Amino acid sequence: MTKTAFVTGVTGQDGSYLAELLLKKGYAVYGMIRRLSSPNTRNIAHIMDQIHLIDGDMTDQSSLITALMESKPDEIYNLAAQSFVGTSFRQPVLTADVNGLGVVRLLDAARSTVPDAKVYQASTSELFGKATEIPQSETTPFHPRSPYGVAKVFAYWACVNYRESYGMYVSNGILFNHESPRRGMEFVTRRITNGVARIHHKLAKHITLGNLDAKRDWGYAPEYVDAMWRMMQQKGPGDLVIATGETYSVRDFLRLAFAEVGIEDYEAYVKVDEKLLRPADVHTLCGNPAKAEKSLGWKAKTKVPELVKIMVEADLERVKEERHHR
Ligand code: NAP
Ligand code: G4F
Repeated sequence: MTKTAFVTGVTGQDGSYLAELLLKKGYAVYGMIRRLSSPNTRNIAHIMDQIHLIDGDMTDQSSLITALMESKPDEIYNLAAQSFVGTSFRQPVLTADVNGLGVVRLLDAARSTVPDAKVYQASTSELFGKATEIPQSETTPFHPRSPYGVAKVFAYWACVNYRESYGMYVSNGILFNHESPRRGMEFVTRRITNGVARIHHKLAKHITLGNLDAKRDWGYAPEYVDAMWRMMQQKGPGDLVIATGETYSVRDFLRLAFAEVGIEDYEAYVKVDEKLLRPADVHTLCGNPAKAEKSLGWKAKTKVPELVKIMVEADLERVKEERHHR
């Protein structure tokens, strides 16, 4: 029988890859989109005719109830969020509303309309923040370092609570950073690969960044949405770390990205602007995906050097096209 999935955040990086994956697996896919003054459907333009778009917003309880009543999903993937940590310092209340309370709204809407549906929550390595151990696993204590991280900790525990209180199937995927050519332009990997492409095509002279010493465990988004789906096929719910197990600094990422266009002295093309430093930052993230590898049979294949190549090539092509059409 055809399964039905309901995906919030379908227009985002992960939502669009997940919708593609679910369609390939034969699901009927309902994607929730919010009303915007100009359409923001670039990531799903190629599959728009195959998914059911349903309007709703994480800040509006009634829209979530209506959307679930109309779609009647077997699986709910909650990927919607104000996902940029930097913005969360400037918009802490909105971030808490969407990323924290929004999750309770969705859980409660599911409890009252489709209590047997499985729920996936997009948790994050930002829960670990000022991490007390390296690598971080499912048992590492949480110490969030931003309004974004604080809201996601609240959401994580809300999911555990709905599981324990009402016996619902609710799982937290604690995903470490994952990137792709669909990554938003404000995130550091995309700022770098877009910057390298613009420099290569002589549209820019340098890239301006903040903390170059931060280290992240960066993986490839299409592989991470596969891990989400696998988590939802487990017999019972649970919380899992999804990561590559390797960590690289922003400087490493810069060096590899510039090397893709034959530039070795990358430092000559990088400026640091103190305004891009965060009030509190997360210094080092490195995940231990052993539990997920064992229970899901999932393993990250694309590591940073290949990821950089994929992203630089895509941005080189896009910038070339844009230049051509100027
Ligand atoms: P993204 O590209 O920024 O996508 C976020 C999505 O949320 C967009 O579709 C956005 O819609 C939607 N959204 C924002 N506010 C909303 C609201 N009030 N109501 C309904 N929808 C709303 O983020 P992503 O990288 O795909 O990440 C997906 C999820 O995973 C997020 O929850 C993020 O926090 C979490 N996460 C991401 C990573 C990562 O490295 N990518 C790691 C761990 C966890 P619009 O298009 O209309 O803005
Ligand atoms: O690319 P970022 O903005 O990603 P960040 O903060 O790690 O958050 C992402 O990953 C989380 C999972 O760990 C997700 F939950 C979250 O939704 C998001 O997808 O920044 C990475 C690092 C930071 O330490 C930042 O200070 O890069 C540093 N950085 C240095 N210069 C910069 C810049 N970050 C951005 N965005 N822009 C810069 O110019």
